[in-house]
Amino acid sequence: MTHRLAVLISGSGTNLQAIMDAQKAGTLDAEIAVVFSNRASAAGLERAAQAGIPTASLDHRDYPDREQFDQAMIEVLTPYAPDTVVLAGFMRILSAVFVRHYAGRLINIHPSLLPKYRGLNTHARALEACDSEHGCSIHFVTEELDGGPLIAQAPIAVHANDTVDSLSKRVQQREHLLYPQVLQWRAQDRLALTDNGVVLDGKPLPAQGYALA
Ligand code: NHR
Ligand code: GAR
Repeated sequence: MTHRLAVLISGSGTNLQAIMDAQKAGTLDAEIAVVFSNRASAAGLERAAQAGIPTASLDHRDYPDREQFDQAMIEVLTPYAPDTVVLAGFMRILSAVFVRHYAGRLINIHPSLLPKYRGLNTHARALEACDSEHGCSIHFVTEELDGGPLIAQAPIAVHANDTVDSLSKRVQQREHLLYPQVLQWRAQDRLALTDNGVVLDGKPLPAQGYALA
């Protein structure tokens, strides 16, 4: 059966676009069952609608707390029966309610080489620290923010004249390669979170995950 994805976004959705493009190109054997946003105005919802993909949104500001918002999201997503829930620029911290419900099926892409720079403003922090290397990471989501087991990383070199804009552009180009690849592993049933950590093709991955060349 075709692997079903629910993609959660908050903004422009360029990672969503890369996932849609890979599916169309035949390099990602998955169905995007639904695209969900906590912002009804997210440009990514329009990209999905254009492609005929079901969309849904709930405004987190309409809920008294994170738990009730998360429970409402679960209720919206459940009919779409996702095999993998994909955070692609989703900007709301998820409570235990959501993380436990989708344990082992919930994946995030984060714009830093974790464990460096969990949280927000990662590009500015890498520049501030004069790092020579930066990049993105994909990890299974746990209750620990940006602290879940790593699946893959794509490093890039930081240039002397880089700005937040130039750096984030190059990181995003790598994100757009890495995310469809990792999702194809999920679609092919090759990637799982086990008691022995992250396993690809039956073998445990190193702590930093797979490194994109
Ligand atoms: N939830 C859990 N439990 N664990 C993770 O690893 C998560 C998560 C939810 C989102 C994405 C993450 C990122 O890749 C992510 C990972 C939002 C914030 C944040 O501070 C931090 C990290 C990430 C996403 N959000 C603010 C909040 O109060 C709102 C910020 C805003 O709206 O701009 O939720 O970086
Ligand atoms: C991506 O760079 C992603 O790594 C980052 O937001 C961008 C979303 O872009 N994620 C976070 O910062 C999560 N807190 P997109 O909407 O164009 O895919």
